[in-house]
Parts: sequence; structure tokens; C-alpha cells
Amino acid sequence: MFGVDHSGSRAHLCSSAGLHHTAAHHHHSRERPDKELQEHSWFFMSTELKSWSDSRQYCRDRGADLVIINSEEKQVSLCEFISSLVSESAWIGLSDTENEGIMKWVDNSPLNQGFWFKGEPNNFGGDEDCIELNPEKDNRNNWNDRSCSDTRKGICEK
Ligand SMILES: [Ca+2]
Ligand SMILES: [Ca+2]
Repeated sequence: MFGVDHSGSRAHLCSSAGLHHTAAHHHHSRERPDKELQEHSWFFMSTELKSWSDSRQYCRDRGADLVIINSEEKQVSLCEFISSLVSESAWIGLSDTENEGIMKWVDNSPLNQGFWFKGEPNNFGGDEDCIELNPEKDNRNNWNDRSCSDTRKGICEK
């Protein structure tokens, strides 16, 4: 289910607590090859602006990873959740750091379906290898590649 991770920003705990409850009604299932049962994933956002790799580490430190979006249903429901929390773009678990033009998820799976903003990914300046999702744009067309050292919040999936 969806939730907000407040561990990096305790001062906002009370004022944001309502969001946690109202947003906590979406569920996703994900196959886990090492377990017999399907488990529900849940999502949270970092409260700090970090590079893509530092955002990924933020997720991993909490037993999660940057989100993998492998269906249109997941893309749309995730966007609805994220846009209820923030208006700025945030990192997802996709990059072409290893091989330019070959997008890969953090679990090493290839990208099958992308939800790119018009004209993206454009590898602008030859230095855009990490992918952000912009909740202000159309739910099905809101990804952009950008420099991995730029700082954004990260969307974590556990
Ligand atoms: Ca690139
Ligand atoms: Ca771009």
C-alpha cells in the first residue's frame, strides 16, 4: 500500500499524518521468485532531495528500492498517489547509466513499456542517464531522463 516515509523529517509527522491514511488504499502485487506467496508492495517517498544513486541508497537503507513501473495500471495509480503528495518530479528506478540508450530497472530487468514525456528520453547534453517522473504532467506521458547528479526526491517501493 502507499504511505509516506517520515523518518527523514520528523517535524512533519503530525501535519502529514492524514495523508498517510487517506492515501493508503492502493495495493499492488508483485511476484517474488524466492517466496511462495505474492506480496503486496508499498510505496513511500523520501523527504530529502538527493542524486539518483543517493536516493536509491535511501530506499535500500529502508529495505526498499527505487520503484519499478512495469505496467500501465501501476504507472497510473502511482502517479495519482505521487501527485497527491508533491508537485515536483521524483526519481524512479530506471536508468541507462551502463549502456547509453539501453534503459534498465534497478532489478536489471529491461524496459518494456515507457511512459515518456514528448521528446524524451533525449539524453540532453549527452549526460542524462537517470529517469524522473513528473506528477504534474499527463499520467501516461511524464517520464524524463536527466542528469543523475541532479537532486530529486525518490519514490521507493518495498
Ligand atoms: Ca542517457
Ligand atoms: Ca531529458
